[in-house]
Amino acid sequence: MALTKNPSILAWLEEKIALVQPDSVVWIDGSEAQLDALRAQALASGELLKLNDEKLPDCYLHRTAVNDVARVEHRTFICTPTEAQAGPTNNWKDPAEAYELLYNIARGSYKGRTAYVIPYSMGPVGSPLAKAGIELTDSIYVVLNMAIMTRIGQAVLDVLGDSNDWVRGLHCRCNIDEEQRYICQFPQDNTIISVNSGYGGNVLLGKKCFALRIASYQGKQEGWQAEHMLILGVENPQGEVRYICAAFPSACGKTNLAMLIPPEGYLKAGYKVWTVGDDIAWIRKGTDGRLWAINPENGFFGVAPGTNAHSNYNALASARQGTIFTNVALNLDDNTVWWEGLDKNPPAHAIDWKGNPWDGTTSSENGAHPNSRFTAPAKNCPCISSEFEAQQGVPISAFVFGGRRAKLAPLVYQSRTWNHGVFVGAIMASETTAAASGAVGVVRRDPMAMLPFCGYNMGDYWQHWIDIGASLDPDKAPKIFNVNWFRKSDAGKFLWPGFGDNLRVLDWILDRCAGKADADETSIGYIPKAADLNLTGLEDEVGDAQLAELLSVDPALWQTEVEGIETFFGKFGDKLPAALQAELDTLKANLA
Ligand code: OXD
Ligand code: MN
Repeated sequence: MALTKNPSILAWLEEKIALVQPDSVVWIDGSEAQLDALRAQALASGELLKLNDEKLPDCYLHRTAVNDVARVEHRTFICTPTEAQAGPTNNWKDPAEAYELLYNIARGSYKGRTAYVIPYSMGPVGSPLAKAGIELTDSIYVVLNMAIMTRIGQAVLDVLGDSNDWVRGLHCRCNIDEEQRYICQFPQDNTIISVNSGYGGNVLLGKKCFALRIASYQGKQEGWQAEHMLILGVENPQGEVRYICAAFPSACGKTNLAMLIPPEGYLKAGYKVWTVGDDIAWIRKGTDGRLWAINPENGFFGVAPGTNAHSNYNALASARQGTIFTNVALNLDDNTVWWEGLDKNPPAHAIDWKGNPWDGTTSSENGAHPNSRFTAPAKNCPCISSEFEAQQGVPISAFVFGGRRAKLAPLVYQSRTWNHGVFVGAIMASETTAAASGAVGVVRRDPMAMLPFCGYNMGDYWQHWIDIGASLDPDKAPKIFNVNWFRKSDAGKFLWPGFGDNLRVLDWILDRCAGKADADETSIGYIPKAADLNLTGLEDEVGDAQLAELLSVDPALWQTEVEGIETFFGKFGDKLPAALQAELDTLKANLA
């Protein structure tokens, strides 16, 4: 029975059900009893495996098809009326052609299956910053993951009432055919259609598809921002908590930074770090004139490999209960999970992510897929913020951008102005690592870490950032910074220890926001005076010469960088905001 009388939902569902032709339709009400029954069904069919209930209570393992293990950017499309609206960084399809193509694939694809109707909220139910969606799916895995990653069920429909402001999401597993896989966003129609995949980022439609691609466009229309940013709070010994939003390209440690454990000296002094979000921030001006942010998600869809007690104790703790693991190795000795980088004891009797017998002590193959994941409830996180459910979100003091640059960017620098800060975000880039296929050290431009996630022309998106800044009182606007945890010496050694020690840099950033720290002006922006970075306890690891190297700016490298920026900006033609061209001209003049 339908859980709502909302006419726009009922009409959309009637049409889509007639298209996909399921044997039956089940509305997800959000009750534990219903989710339990679905878990039992998934266990019976083999879609899920139950893990050791003492060591990992209520945890499950799922393996995707081997050809379906990651987001597929080359098959992701922004379907806007004109190609220019999608812009030069997105793949584009004409909406009418895309609908026809997708409907032909979806037609009849639920035959013999059940359709699940998931009402969900991105953001705390009822928050003025939250928005609702309906995902229609034929996958129990999707239902159970959405139940962790979002707020689901009847309460969402009750708050939505008869409103038409909800995002339509159709997911069809079909045959997991790579050649017919499409992840399509229709920003003008509030619609997402995803076919032929069963992997997280492609099918948990609330996440990248809605909360970034569709929401970035909604934000442009409605005067707010959807950003690929973590949100964390730093509490000082006086008990004051100040919040930072930070954007890094995928695989630069966002989840680790969001959950960092302060270094010993900071812990002793009484500093604490609180996690509000690890991936996405929705940001809006509050009645006090400041920018406020919520995390629209309700869980963490984190990369498992490399997660361990040192790199991210809190993520590991979050994934000990009520968690779904995807494509990790199964330890047959105790029915638990393992992945590369968890510890130095790979299991000898295991099943790898492909479902084959695997001996981790002798095999040269990976046990877990490099993009294997845990889907863990945010409430499990030992450092979850007390403001996680706050309807108005948290006030933001600083925006931080960053990437992986071996030589170019200093450990940290601050923009001179808001528009300069937008420029710093727009020129974000990261060097590829050996973990990804292709050449190592190649610069990939990834403005604001939004390259694969911006639902409209990136030039218009930059202008939106500039307009937001212009609407803020400069005293209340967050300050904008860039960090680089990945600077290397000539010998190829990392110069900065990273992880918990990154708090030392956040500390300087927050001091700058409070007007408490000095800085040196360089051609690219303000960098810290060495004495203002608290390196107590780190003296043996980072000496004076090393710190000087970390903070140094090499004009010759920046000259080369300017050429790369010009080529990239050139793609946007007259969509490049004049303010960003002016910032580029200033940088060139400063370097000359
Ligand atoms: C993610 C990503 O999965 O950015 O969060 O790729
Ligand atoms: Mn992400």
